[in-house]
Amino acid sequence: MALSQRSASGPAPRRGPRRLSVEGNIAVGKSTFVKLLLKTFPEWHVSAEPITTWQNIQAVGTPIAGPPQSVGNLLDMMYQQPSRWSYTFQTFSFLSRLRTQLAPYPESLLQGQKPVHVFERSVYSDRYIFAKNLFENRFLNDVEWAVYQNWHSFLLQEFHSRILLDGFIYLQASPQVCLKRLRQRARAEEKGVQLGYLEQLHAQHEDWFIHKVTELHFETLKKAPVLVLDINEDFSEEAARQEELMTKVNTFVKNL
Ligand code: UDP
Ligand code: D5M
Ligand code: MG
Repeated sequence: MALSQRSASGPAPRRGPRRLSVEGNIAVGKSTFVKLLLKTFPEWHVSAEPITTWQNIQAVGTPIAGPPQSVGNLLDMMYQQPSRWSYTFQTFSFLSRLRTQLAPYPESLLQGQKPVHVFERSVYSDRYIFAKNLFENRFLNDVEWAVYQNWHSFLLQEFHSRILLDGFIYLQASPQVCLKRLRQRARAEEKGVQLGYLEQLHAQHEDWFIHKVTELHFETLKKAPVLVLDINEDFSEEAARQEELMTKVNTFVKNL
């Protein structure tokens, strides 16, 4: 189902669900936040980041019945040898996010009064946060970056109306807070992640969503509304804080 674009005279009549992406640094609290969204708005649909797909690359021809046959953990490979595996990782993270963004809406979502579909990150953060940062650190070389941008732009133009997002929720916290949460979560592949990497990713998010200096190549992306939520303070156990955050989200979504 194609989502209509806004005209200069104001929002056009809308048919599909509002589509939002929750963005933010590693371990800032995105998964925790989208779970809270689902608890608060059970009629919404949430697509979590396909991280287990990256951790277990399936051999082609894996039988549908029987145990899945993993040929490798691409997330781990990228962290172990970024120069060798960053480009491969970008091809696969993009593919899995594109699949998620293109997936047909579930029937239950379309029956709601005002359907909302929330994604944990997007094909846009792949490029304007991670791939850009890997290039700036020379883990993607000039040729890889040029090739990546070429197919990324082409595919996004081709799929334009089917992958449009209506807005972003940027979960903001200091790199120090993210590091603390990352260590607490203790995902094996991220053992070697240091504060410096989180500082770089923080700067990429701030450049895009706050300072608005990141060069974006898609007009609709430049115009997409952004809700910034400061989540330095722990929200995972605080009912009042959760309510405050959910009220802000509700107001934001109503105005999309
Ligand atoms: N977390 C926390 N307080 C918060 C939000 C998250 O302690 O307010 C913890 C959460 O329980 C997890 C870690 O921080 O152990 C990372 O959170 P999550 O996986 O949600 O982060 P993501 O990587 O998805 O942004
Ligand atoms: O992020 C999931 C993990 O995956 C975290 O280690 C960052 C990494 N990630 C996600 N997308 C990318 C891209 N496009 N390139 C490189 N690394 C990536 P979390 O924040 O825990 O949800
Ligand atoms: Mg997550």
